Amino acid sequence: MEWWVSQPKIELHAHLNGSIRDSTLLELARVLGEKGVIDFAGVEHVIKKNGRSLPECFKLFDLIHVLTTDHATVTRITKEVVEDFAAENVVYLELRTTPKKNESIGMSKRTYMDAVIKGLKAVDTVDVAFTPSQTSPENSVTLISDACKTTKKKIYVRLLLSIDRRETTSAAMETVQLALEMRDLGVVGIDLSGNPVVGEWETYLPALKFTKEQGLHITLHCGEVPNRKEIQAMLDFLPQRIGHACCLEDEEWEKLKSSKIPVEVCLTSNIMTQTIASLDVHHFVDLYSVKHPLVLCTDDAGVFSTSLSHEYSVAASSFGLGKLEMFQLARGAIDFVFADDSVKKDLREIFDSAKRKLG
Ligand code: 6MZ
Repeated sequence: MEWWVSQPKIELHAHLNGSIRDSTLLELARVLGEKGVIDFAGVEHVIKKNGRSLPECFKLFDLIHVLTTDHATVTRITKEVVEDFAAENVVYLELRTTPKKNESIGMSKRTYMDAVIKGLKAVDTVDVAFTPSQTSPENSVTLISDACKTTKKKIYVRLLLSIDRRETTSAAMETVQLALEMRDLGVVGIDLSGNPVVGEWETYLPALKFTKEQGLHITLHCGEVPNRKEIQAMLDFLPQRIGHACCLEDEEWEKLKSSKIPVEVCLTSNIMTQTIASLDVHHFVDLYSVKHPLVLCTDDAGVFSTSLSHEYSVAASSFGLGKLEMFQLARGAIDFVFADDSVKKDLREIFDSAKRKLG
């Protein structure tokens, strides 16, 4: 594991509320338990449980959202999640989250996202670069004092706003409008996620078309469950990336391969949720062998008790790949990041310098 931790990596599919430390969730649950809002004993074993089916995951997300309702907690979890990825040498993180509204506590989608940004600014273990590089240096946020600049590591963070499949067309549109408003704050695109058995593609389509017209990037959770009509419509839509791609049939595989849409592969998530029976039949093998663009990701590092280093280690041992092949796989993800070319150039330098050390 140490070697995988030491190598630079790129994370492109991580849900904020799925990436929370268990210790933080338990602490938050205990506090709400003491206040009588939840039954702590009932919730504790749900948080500690290892291995969850897909429907169980979505029940857990509903619980997590109860624990992380307020602005201060959103700020805290954002800070911790970024620190955790940086600690394992993730050099570029695209963090996705669903902007939430909660009138009873004065939360709008915008104030939720402001709390996320506050979390990025609060990180102090690492230098976080999250504003687009085209903004002038004085506008970009330097989060550490000049004195210790040279001694701290740096992580690039970009944000994707998720549309939850439970949302209406107008709620989805509101999220896209917010993403456009927050472009200067590091928002680079839109994700469509949520329980895959809920909702209809047509509901989100107007907002996704608008996203495309406005030049924001799009990634879609595609084929987490069998749904041929939707999978075909998603592939025809030509998003910049898709996540999962577990339940495609021959015709869709052909479509995917000829489209060259990069796939965010989440091995542990797919196995734990039983969307893929076992690693030896995982589509990674086929996609990797035909050199289809793909990137290893965690999905929900907290919920699935994983890390990006662990995903690399699992892929290497399960698919018999060597360190150099894995390094190249990690470096290849630079081409699929939604940040601009100057960030990509920096990332290439980071990887190339690590490669020289690799020998
Ligand atoms: C689909 C998922 C997901 O947005 O509240 N999410 N959607 N498939 C998955 N595979 C297991 N894992 C997470 O983070 C949690 C939300 O991300 C989506 C769900 O909508 C979940 O509620 P945020 O930060």
